[in-house]
Amino acid sequence: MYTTELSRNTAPSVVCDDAERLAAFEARVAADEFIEPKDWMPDAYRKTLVRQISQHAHSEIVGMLPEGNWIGRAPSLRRKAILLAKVQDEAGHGLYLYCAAETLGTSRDEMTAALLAGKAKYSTIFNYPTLTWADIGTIGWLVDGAAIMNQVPLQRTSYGPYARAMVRICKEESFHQRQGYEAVMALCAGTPEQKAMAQDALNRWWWPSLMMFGPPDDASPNTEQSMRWRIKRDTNDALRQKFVDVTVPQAEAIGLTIPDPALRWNEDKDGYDFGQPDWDEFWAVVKGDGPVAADRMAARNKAWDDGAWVRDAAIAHAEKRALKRAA
Ligand code: BYC
Repeated sequence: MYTTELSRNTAPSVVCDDAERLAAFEARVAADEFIEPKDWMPDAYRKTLVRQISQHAHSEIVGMLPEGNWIGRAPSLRRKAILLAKVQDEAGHGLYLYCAAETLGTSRDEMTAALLAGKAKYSTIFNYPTLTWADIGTIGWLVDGAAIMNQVPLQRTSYGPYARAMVRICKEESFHQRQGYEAVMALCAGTPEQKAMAQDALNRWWWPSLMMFGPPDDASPNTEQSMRWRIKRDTNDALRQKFVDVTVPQAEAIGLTIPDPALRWNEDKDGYDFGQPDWDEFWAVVKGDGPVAADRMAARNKAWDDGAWVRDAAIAHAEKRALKRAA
């Protein structure tokens, strides 16, 4: 609870107690100590973490849909095996993250209910369609590339269970990025039609990938507090800049053009200047207006309904075992 809220009707000793605990908490965060589930933490810290970790978990789960859709259509057995493994990894990431969020006192059922009711967010990137095989390579290259840029610093986020989940996730994301880039590289070394398909995918995914880092810092209501509590270790704009700086040479190396007329190297800042995504489109997609947002939610709701018998059977089995143990 915040001391400002308490100060109206609460005894001064309680105010003092919370102020002391807040100061001790902030000192631990400033000293780069991990905060663990049983430690005292401000309500707003807990709430922000539940929001961010559950959104992150939902993104992993919804993110399986555009790629899962291509497993049967991948162009070779090798590509199918890689894609299948990647989609399974995403399910694992979702599960670690739901577990990390549960340590904060919420339940997976509550988080799932919020997603299915359209109350919880997931990354805007997954509300865009995957039209060709080149989109799958491009998702690995750009979307997983953006995810790594965002998630490597989260290995040092102040909440212990989230930071530890990130360690394994980042290792897997690194493989995902490489397989995606390698798939796009193969297209660029192929026929003119294959190269054109890769360029078309880059044209469509570039701007949504930049949006993954969130709104510009001056339009990001959560960044300041999250940086202070070291939930976020870098701002949205700082990570977006790093992503552009790393990705532009990768595009050039395989003969692709970043679809941004404003893109140019800036010697002074030792980085690229680049154009801004369409932020009106971003906010519309955040609010649920993405090109395939309705399909994504319909697919998640169907999966939940179709899985009811599995959940019922698992609960019945657990109850039977508990009865046996008690007998
Ligand atoms: N999409 O104050 P801000 C993956 C919302 S999965 C949707 O800057 P914050 C993968 C934001 O929630 C990658 N919403 O927020 C999976 C906030 O709204 P609320 C997922 C967005 O939290 C499968 C409002 O806009 N990665 O890579 O400080 C296959 C204002 O924003 C987005 C993570 O989740 C967005 N892009 O910063 C392949 C990483 N951006 O909640 C790949 C963890 C912003 O206040 N999350 N919003 O109503 C984060 O690092 C941070 O939450 C963000 C946003 C940088 C995304």
